[in-house]
Amino acid sequence: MDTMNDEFYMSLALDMAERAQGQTGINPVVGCVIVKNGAMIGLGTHLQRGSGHAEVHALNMAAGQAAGSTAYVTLEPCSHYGKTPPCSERLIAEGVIRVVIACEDPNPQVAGRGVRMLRDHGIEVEVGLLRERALRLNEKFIKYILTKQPFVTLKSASTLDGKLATKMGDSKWISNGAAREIVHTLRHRHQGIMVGVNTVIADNPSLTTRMDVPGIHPVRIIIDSSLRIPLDAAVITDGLAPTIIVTTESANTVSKDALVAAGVQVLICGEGPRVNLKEAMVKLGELEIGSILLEGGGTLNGSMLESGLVDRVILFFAPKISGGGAEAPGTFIFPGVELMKDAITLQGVEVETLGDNVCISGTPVPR
Ligand code: AOF
Ligand code: ZN
Repeated sequence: MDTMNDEFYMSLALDMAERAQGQTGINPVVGCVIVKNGAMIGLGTHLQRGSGHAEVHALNMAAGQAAGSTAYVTLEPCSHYGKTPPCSERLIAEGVIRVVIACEDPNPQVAGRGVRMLRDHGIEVEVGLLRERALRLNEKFIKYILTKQPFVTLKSASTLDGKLATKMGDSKWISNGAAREIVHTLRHRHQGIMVGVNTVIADNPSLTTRMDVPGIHPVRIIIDSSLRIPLDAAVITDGLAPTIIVTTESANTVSKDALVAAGVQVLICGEGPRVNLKEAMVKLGELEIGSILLEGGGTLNGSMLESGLVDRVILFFAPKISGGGAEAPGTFIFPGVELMKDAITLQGVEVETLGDNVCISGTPVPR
């Protein structure tokens, strides 16, 4: 038995899964290590939705030598026929005698059935090694598979006084290079990126992923209640990634037709005058967008947060104070609470310093 090294192998499996973040769509990231007689004989990572699961890649590498081995898997092996056959069946067929699992698969089609199937075949199964890390790694998958709605990460880069720009609208640059680099990794790791139309009108951003190594561009989602987006906006003309405009029934149908003709998908969410953001999340989930990076202005950030639609907040602060009162756009604009005890609070707060910038992140406590 290889019990002494359990944590070593599971953390390797988690490391592999971590590196695949952003490329599995609505699927989880999963890593698997097969160990026999003190040696690794198979490594596998789930790389893309529709392609092989981690266990299958690892067992293929083991090339028929897995009888009597231990498998370390970061997620409960599946028990269902999805786009691929069940991994539990394959582990059984290969003669694996022990399976160590970091966390259960919340997918209602699996949810404990994988573990049961393995145990029913006399395999020793242990669940929970490095569970917290595994759950965190798949927080987007877990939210989507349980609710069919996207996991939303709100990201902002502001001055210490919470400003996204000066009173003149100047914002280049607030945060330092290290913080801006992380933002592009975040874009790679989300299927969608969401902003309000005012951001498009003010900055004409491309909202693509730009990193030292090539990354995946998220689908661009623009919240635009009355279809004010200019037809020559980069997100409409550059063809670098699909664009979805979310609007209302009361929006001008001529503009809608022009947008559709320009190759953009238009989603109607609510009667107006404002987009029904809850409905938008349901419809975007139906389009299999399982995660969204919200890079909104203050109004969209405030509405999303107030509606309880934000799952993680990541705030970068630069050591600058630019003032400007109400004329300078702030990170969160919403009516606000009367008493501090009613403020939106973050839990699981983490603080990271990036040179002279600070990143504060956490999960809003549901209200
Ligand atoms: C595993 N190992 O590597 C992954 C699992 O559509 P499919 O066939 O790819 O199935 C997707 C579901 O399978 C997904 O929702 C999750 O429950 C599980 N993913 N399971 O044993 C893996 N990626
Ligand atoms: Zn599987």
